[in-house]
Amino acid sequence: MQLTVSRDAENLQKALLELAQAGRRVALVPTMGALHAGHMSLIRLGLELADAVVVSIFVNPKQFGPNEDFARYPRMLEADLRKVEEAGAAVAYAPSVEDLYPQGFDSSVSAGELGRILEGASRPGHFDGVATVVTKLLLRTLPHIAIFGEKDYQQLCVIRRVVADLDIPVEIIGAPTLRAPDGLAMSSRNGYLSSEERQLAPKLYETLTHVGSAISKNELPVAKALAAGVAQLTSLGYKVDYLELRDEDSLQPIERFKDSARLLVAAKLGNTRLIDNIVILSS
Ligand code: PAJ
Repeated sequence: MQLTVSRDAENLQKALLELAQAGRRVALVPTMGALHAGHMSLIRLGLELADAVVVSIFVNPKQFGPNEDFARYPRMLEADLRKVEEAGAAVAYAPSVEDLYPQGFDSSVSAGELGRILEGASRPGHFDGVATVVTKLLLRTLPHIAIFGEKDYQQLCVIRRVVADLDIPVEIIGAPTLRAPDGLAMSSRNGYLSSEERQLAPKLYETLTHVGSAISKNELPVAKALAAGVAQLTSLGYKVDYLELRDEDSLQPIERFKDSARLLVAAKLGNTRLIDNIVILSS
């Protein structure tokens, strides 16, 4: 299938109409570009679960705080379009800021309480920005399914909540985190790491797996296991923002582990903030 590149809503509607007329089941994969193997795994999953994949590429200004990396976020549209085409997607939707937020745009979707904890506590307004753009992308595309990575686990929870609360007729699919061979979760922001920081970066996942195994085997009380993880990361030179055991859906704290939970971490290496998470199942 040849790739159709749409730069505005009108053009997108034409491409979507063709897919609908051909009776295609459509999967949407929203991204901010700078595509890596993690993004490509979502496109592949889309092709398995649907007949046609629409990939959106848009660096959304509303989800970046004033002191965050919006201006220096990597932008490489030509290379991204080649990757999307090679992967077999049907449509790449790469709108301008004016196309999604025309003059006078003044509404937003609140991510609610889920959007204010964990990442939301460190990045006020971030998840409202995500909820707003994802709602618009879903309504503009009206896909059968939309795929999001578990790499950004809280984002996946927020989107599931918004879609359920606002009756958006789409099935949300969570996809597993793709990692480099040394365990580091793939991320467009990994390119910010210096070579020394890149060497230390896999310790984040290693620490998650150690803490997770202590919790799932009940070797330590949850609070002690988490404190040991924070101490380990701090001694390696990380500035830990949080390391928390949370309920898989509500993301509320879990003090005593039973059957399953999410272990989530955010920590800074130099100026780069890394996030990761794993599921914990009782063993
Ligand atoms: P972005 O960071 O580009 O990520 C796009 C999608 O790829 C998200 O669903 C993210 O969870 C997923 N992803 C990133 N790294 C991954 C990895 N290593 N393995 C599997 N999936 C991975 O997340 C966003 O963009 C934006 O917030 C967006 C949802 C597009 C809204 O602007």
